[in-house]
Amino acid sequence: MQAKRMAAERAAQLVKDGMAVGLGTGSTATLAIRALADRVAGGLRIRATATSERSAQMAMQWGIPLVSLEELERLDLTIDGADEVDPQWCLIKGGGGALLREKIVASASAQFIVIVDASKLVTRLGAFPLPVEVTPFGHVQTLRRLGALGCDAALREQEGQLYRTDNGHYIADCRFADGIAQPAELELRLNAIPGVVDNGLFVGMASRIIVGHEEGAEELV
Ligand code: ABF
Repeated sequence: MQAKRMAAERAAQLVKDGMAVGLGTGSTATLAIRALADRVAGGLRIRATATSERSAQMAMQWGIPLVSLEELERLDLTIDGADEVDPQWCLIKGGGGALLREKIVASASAQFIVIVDASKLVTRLGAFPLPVEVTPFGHVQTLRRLGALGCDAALREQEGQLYRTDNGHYIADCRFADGIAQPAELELRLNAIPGVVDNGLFVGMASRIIVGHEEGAEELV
């Protein structure tokens, strides 16, 4: 967790007074929210919008002023985690079930800063099952179409129930046995399937990637 904390704190230092900030979801992003809250307590003035109800809850609890994304023309920067990062900076996100709002917020940001520990760096995406957000309506047919793309798709469960995202959708976790060689192409093919709302491939979106270690953090170049 120390490595995640180092990355989170380095990213939180990039936030400047007056910025509009996107708050990510997951354990690393939570550490960044905590670090930002400390800076707000010290006088930093920001407006923030969160990528999940749970991140919003924490931000409110810790005193970060929240606004809805719709009230903000543009975000100056968003800080968020990832499940995997490949050498082209393509990401798998969504392990935390927040991929839809994460992708919307990241795409509304001038800078999208990804914070990870070294365990997230991979040579090829896909060891982590790719989360795909799907509508409950027609999900059996949607799962069949996902399988036809060469993956084993299974609806995520939580406490014996089908997991629901903040947006009321299901998550299909898709295992590609040979990994994901062409993330850009796959992202488009997935989103062309009726019933797929979005997927956890973030291609060409990361502006900066900060990798935390026990003693500090470094930026990928
Ligand atoms: C979130 O951060 C999710 O998209 C991703 O699954 C998660 C990574 O989790 P953690 O930071 O807890 O390792 O943005």
